[in-house]
Amino acid sequence: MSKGKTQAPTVIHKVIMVGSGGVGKSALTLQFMYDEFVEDYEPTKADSYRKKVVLDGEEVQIDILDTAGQEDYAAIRDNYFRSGEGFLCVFSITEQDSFQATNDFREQILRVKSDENIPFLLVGNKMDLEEKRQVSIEDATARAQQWNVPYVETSAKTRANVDKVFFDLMRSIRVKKQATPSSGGGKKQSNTGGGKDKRKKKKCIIL
Ligand SMILES: Nc1nc2c(ncn2[C@@H]2O[C@H](COP(=O)(O)OP(=O)(O)O)[C@@H](O)[C@H]2O)c(=O)[nH]1
Ligand SMILES: [Mg+2]
Repeated sequence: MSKGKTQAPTVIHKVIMVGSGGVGKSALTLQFMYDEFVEDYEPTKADSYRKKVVLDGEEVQIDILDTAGQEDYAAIRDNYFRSGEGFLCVFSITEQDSFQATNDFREQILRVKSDENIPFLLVGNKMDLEEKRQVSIEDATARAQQWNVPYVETSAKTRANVDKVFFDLMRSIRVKKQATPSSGGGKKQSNTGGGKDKRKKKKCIIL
């Protein structure tokens, strides 16, 4: 009946995995993508993934960028971060240092995105290793509250809360895009008194 009707393009939500090496960024990504726990994913390999999912009744595409240390080069890292619409900031509950490192990732992301309300979840992974816990739920929750973001514990091994973190983040990206009237979403900065926004307000029109 409605043959020939052009379909609206699929909405794409761009997610970036950040966190120290070894916390389970790749394991979480691969568990979400393929329902498998991959124990020996190449630690230095960054890769991107895409998948169509149904988010609250709407078919959308999720693009996931799984970073892997190249972020040490500031220029590469900033490019990655700039392209992201939402961030899963992962640490391992078994490694205090990885929890401390989340401060640096948060700072780097805010510097690039200039937006305190960027969709962002603090993720405490490896919750199946409770006996090796070094980061208390209280400490993690306190940091998340300070940042005004959710804190969720996951296990890439048992799949606990894996879908939840990706879907919750997509919901928060969707809300953000609805609040920002620019069709591209993501590109506009909400001007919350940063003062830097006067630079480079050029528009690029493709003819
Ligand atoms: N027990 C357990 N091990 C995990 C979990 N997530 C990742 N790992 C292990 O931790 C190591 C590092 O994981 P990986 O995904 O490569 O970390 P990445 O460097 O952050 O990408 C691997 O040996 C994984 O098998 C988890 O939720 N539970
Ligand atoms: Mg990895």
